[in-house]
Amino acid sequence: MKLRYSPTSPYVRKVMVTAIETGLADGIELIPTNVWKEEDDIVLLNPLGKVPTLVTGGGEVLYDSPVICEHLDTLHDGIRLFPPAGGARWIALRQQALADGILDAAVLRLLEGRRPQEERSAAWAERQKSCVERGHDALDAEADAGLLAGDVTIGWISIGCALGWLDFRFPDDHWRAGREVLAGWFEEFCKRPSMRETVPKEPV
Ligand SMILES: N[C@@H](CCC(=O)N[C@@H](CS)C(=O)NCC(=O)O)C(=O)O
Repeated sequence: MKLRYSPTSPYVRKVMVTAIETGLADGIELIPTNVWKEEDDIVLLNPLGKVPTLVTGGGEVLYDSPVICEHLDTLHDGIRLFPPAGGARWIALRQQALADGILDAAVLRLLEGRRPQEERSAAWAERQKSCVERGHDALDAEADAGLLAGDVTIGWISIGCALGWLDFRFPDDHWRAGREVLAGWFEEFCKRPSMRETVPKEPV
């Protein structure tokens, strides 16, 4: 398998954490890709021009981290990260959607801040920030309701990668304040080898 990746993408991190949790990481060749550089040609594989993009062992191209992660989850014999059916599956998928949605808003906020000053919209950035804050409250409610206990799922992996990226890109947001249960869960989750091996850092 070949993974088009960037070392700072939280969606790529989801795939890498999933690969490590499922014991598949050694079978994945990492191909660094800068989605903003035309010569990196990501659009030849993925019309959306995004990472992560996976070329499977059979030559199939898969994109969008939920799809890639679910594919990896079919390739191992351990406990499924995507619960097969019933309430547990919907909770895991909801948590993944919530965490990915938080990331989508936070990425938009980051990119807005990188536009030339005269093109920036403070109202747009504020809208994305509010979305992230409501998302944090919803994640805290998941933790409070005991829905971050038991066996690791794709929901937890997504939440861990989202919170990790917010710490990386918006360290002054202080999302932990008033959300002690979520903060405690994240601290524990970050001790997993899969999280420790994939901490985001700027390329040198
Ligand atoms: N929904 C996608 C989001 C992927 C995504 O937005 N990746 C970013 C990097 S963090 C990207 O490639 N952006 C390039 C672009 O938007 O043109 C997923 O879960 O994989």
